[in-house]
Amino acid sequence: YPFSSPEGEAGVQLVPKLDTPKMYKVILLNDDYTPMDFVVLVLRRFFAKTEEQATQIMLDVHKKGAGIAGVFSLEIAEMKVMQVNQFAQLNQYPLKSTLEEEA
Ligand code: TYC
Repeated sequence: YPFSSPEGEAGVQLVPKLDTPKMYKVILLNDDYTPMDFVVLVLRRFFAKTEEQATQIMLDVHKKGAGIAGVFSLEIAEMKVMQVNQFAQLNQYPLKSTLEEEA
């Protein structure tokens, strides 16, 4: 059964296929005041990036205005946004992240 795809009369699917869960990008937004080191710290702490990966993403956001910190299921992505925005606010930096549904 785990390997078969049973079909009934006229090819009606009897075992429903599971939908692929929607994925969500956590977008980091550039601003003029948050220190580069703080953004790198955020990417390492909340997105498990290496120093090199974090620096690359931070510079990309700095130059282009926004960039992808990571891609997650909805509840994980929502939690990341909350954590980043709360951590920035606690440190009195204007750094913001937002969600975007993956194409
Ligand atoms: N633009 C900031 C600076 O020059 C650095 C920065 C990068 C801020 C990425 C936010 O998401 C950000 N200090």
